[in-house]
Amino acid sequence: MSTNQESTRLAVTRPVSAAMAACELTHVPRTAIDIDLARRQHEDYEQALIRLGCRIERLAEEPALADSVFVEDTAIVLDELAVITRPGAQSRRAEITSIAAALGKHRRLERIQAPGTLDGGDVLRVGRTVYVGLSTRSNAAAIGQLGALLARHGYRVQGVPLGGCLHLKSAVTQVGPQLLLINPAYVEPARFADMQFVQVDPGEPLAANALPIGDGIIYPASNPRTAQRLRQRGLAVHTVDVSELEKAEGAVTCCSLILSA
Ligand code: CIR
Repeated sequence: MSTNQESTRLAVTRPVSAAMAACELTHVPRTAIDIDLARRQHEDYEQALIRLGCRIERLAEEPALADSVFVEDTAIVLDELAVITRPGAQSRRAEITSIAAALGKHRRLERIQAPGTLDGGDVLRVGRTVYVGLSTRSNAAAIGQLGALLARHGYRVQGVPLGGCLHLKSAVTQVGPQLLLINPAYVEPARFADMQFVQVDPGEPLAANALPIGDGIIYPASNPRTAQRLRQRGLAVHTVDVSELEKAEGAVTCCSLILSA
């Protein structure tokens, strides 16, 4: 039962940019994005966050920054500090200015420095282990920097080879205390010690991106067969239609930064 003494769960979000049609794309073919629908879907996503107990801190739109709705990539937020990333795509570097201003109110800030590049979508924390995907966006220099920054706080940072998808969290996310949702075609399950797995349905390769919040899991409606697998494990799946965000190679973890405040 929640009480007023418990910490609040805060979700930092940012609306869909008017420029989203010019988003970065790596593994997804470019198709027309309905910006108005994308905005409505993003609002529904925020409502799902609210229903699961989050307070929303909605930043101002960045009309010139095409991918700026995907705030996850700009920072790693832990209880002890926040690390502002240096996104792998040059077009996304300007997104960090407003994120640093917002997170600086809640956490001490550190930063990834050149030549390091890191997207938050490549970072999966499981307990005190922080896995980082070696993707086209995140490099070994950033992993080294993150390792040094987080070792002081008792975290172990571990690079994970990845192939066929954009980010580590396109391939694997946590859906329970010892349970990962994974697509083994993109990342080897053996990289994650002492964990159990739910595999995505083979017909839904992009289904591994789930966002657990409190007792529920926010999950894309586009993956009904994998959703059923999660429900069969007793998980409370809350589906959201994010079709337009998926056309920009995003899903559900990427549209918020979750922190206890
Ligand atoms: C990009 O390529 O950077 C964006 N179009 C999509 C980023 C999605 N981010 C995420 O899943 N963490």
